Amino acid sequence: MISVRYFLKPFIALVKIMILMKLGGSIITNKEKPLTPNRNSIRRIASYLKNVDEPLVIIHGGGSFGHYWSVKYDMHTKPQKYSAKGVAVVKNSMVELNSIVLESFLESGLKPYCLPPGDFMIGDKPLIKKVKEIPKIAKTGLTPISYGDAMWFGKNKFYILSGDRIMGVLSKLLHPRLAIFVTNVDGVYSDMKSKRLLSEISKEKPITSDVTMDVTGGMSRKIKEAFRISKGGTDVFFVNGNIPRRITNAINGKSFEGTIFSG
Ligand code: IP8
Repeated sequence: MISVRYFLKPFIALVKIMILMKLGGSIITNKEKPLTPNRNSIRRIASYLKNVDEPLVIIHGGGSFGHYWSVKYDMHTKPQKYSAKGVAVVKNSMVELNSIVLESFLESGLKPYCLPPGDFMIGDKPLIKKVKEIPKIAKTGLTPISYGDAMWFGKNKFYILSGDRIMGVLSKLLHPRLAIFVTNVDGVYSDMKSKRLLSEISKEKPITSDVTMDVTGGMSRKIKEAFRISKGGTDVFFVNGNIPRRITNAINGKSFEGTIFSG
């Protein structure tokens, strides 16, 4: 079936609204091996993103970098007094992963703009003025790239800000045309046993409770944010980054393979 997006395409190209995309840790790192980036996968995705003719903002996750150390130092999303060494090590590892992503994007012909989350967040709240600058930067042809990080909360507390949360925060303020979660699986499955892919989740086709119970902690957080974002009116796509063509197909309104949370 030809989607509404197909007919809107010329209009979308004219007004050039922004795309917000999360590159999950599962696709940019090898999660089985600590501190191992998946450079091939980052490069392949970047080479497809180079052809996207619309302002693009990227967030990336921690994978075998930030998550590896946050588990070792028992750090979570809850603001607490964590080990100072843990904060330092988690933060350094994310800077390292971010610089690998930036380098790969630059080598692929994109113009990445390093955007640590501390540039637009204070504690766990967004700095509205700074957030509103992000699409302006993206419209110049640069690609702002932010990431999940260990953050200062205040009162001697720190917390882990996930890339998924950043997707939610930025979507609420910027209303991107699309929010895309790129992972290493085809989308959201009905359950982990049958692995039946759910192609659409919406008010008319809500998710069953088994899904949120069956999926891993990581996926359930993404689903929670995806619901929030779609309730704000933005369509949310989950696509498999191992087949980067699916990302550009989603952007261009071509035949879509993955899961859509309709806004
Ligand atoms: O991979 C978490 O970001 P996520 C980053 O998006 C850290 O959950 C520091 C663990």
